[in-house]
Amino acid sequence: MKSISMDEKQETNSFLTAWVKEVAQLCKPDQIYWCNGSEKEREELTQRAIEIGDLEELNPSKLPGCYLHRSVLNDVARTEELTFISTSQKEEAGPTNHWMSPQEAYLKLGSIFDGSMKGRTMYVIPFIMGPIHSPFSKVGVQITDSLYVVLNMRIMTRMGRVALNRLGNSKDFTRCLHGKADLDIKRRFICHFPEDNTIWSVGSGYGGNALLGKKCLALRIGSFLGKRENWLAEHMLIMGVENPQGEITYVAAAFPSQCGKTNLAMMVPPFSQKGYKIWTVGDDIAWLNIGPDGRLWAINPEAGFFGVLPGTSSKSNPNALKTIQKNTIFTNVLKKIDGTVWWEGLDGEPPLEGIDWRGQPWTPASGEKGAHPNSRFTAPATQCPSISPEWESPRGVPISAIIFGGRRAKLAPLVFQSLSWQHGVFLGASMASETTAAATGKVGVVRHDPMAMLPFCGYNMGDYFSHWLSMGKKMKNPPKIFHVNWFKTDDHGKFLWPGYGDNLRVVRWIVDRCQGIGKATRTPIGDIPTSDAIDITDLSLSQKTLQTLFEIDPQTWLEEIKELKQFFEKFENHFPEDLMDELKNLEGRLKDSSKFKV
Ligand code: SAT
Ligand code: MN
Repeated sequence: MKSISMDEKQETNSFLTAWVKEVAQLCKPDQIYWCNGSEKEREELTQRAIEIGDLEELNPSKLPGCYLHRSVLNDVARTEELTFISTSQKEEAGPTNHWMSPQEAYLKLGSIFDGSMKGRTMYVIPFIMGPIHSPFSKVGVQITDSLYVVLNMRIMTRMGRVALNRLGNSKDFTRCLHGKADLDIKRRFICHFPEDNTIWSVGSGYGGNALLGKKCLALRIGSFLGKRENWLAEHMLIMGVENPQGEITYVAAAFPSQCGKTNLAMMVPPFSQKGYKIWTVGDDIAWLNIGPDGRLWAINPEAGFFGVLPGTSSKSNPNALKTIQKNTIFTNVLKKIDGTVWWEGLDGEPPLEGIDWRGQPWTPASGEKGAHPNSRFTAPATQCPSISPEWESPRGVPISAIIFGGRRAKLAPLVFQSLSWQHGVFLGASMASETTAAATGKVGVVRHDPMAMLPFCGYNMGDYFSHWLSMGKKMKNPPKIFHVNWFKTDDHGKFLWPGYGDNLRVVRWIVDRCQGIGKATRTPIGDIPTSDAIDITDLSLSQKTLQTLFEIDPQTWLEEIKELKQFFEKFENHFPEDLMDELKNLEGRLKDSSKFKV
């Protein structure tokens, strides 16, 4: 079989060449292409992608280096019901993961991969998750028959020769096999083999199903490795908050997909918050390690952003708009006649006509969405105007606060602080959020989503909670833990809090608390800001709205606890006693809430 590469140097890592050979024997491609990550390679592969219809070039003067990709219609979001953890014991995957035995998975997927690359090229993509010289980074190698995947991985990871150099002769790399096969949803499976450091994904070309460095490696395999090696792989943005004195405090925040991680990470402070600045370190994934100083340090394992487009505007995220003016791949958006792109929620009026995400002629009157609700951009992190000078720091940035948040129309107040690390882990474990278009299935249903990791934890979540507790015990200076809810609504379904840039007001209180200066009142669920502790100048929020934002109704909370207890019980003896104690303590405080003056 022909093996091609534009690189002079032949690959000599025998573990890697043996694996590539084995995969080639299974998938039977016409040729094998080793990616080196060069600019020349990008140009050639992009041309090839245009020829085969994987990409369409967009207006080169208005959007230089930008391309459009349309997925097949049934392949537009992660498919959680087709995603499996394949550990030898079912119990190790736990009650929240789908499980398939490794034998069955290798056999089932193997039969789909068999011969699936006939007539195609098999691309070999060595990549690093994390800064090139960070001790916390990991090497993976993805094999794929999708050029769209190659070009996305180029943006989302450090790929090519640089990864092979880091790997050297080591066998320590995640083996990521991906194939489109026939993109048939009935033959689509995403299987993780944490014990073999291996991922097999077949039958999908989309985002988190196919860019295997992202959710599959950086979260599912990552969380498993983190448990073994004493670190945390989390679904978190990382950002620096600079105050008018020029001091920067770093925070990490976990929200489920499509709950505004990218918007928060790239936030531009409103006029009233003059002197503040947000520095973006990452928008989706954080790898957290304990430093010699007993603090928690975070790196962003990714090199780009794979962000949601609908709703992205100069109001919600001006920095994202600036990031995607060049060298960006747009997936499933509307193409305007001038060769630029549009999605619902972008500034200005909708275009009068265009080609929608399905490839059909579109007008506003057609009653269809122009862009898919989960349409995305892939753009290099370096293009973001707010990218932190520390974003590639090998040791990461020190985290002072961890924020958990979900999309809850009722219940959770705007912000509250946990009483301790253990109580904070309880808050993370109790997270629930309304579902979004990031995954297939019904949208808007409240589901438990501990630490926003429900679809991404690579092992038994009960053990994952214990790991979180044990990490706290190992830190001299653990971050403080908070819970936020930007999405509380009034009785008419209208958001009570303005959100977006104004979220900085809440983040400022969080930072103040970390510095020991923010004022708080104790409530049964945790500490909330005193009425003067959050800067609300220029917001014209009524007293009543503020009250509702911070309202804690013991009765509704007691109902939530009942349901939460049932969820926790699903983990049986894997669920840590300490968190059950937290639940009982909370119940006690709520029943005794007359003791609190809220
Ligand atoms: O999983 S994706 O990478 O497609 C995006 C997300 O759901 O966060
Ligand atoms: Mn995500």
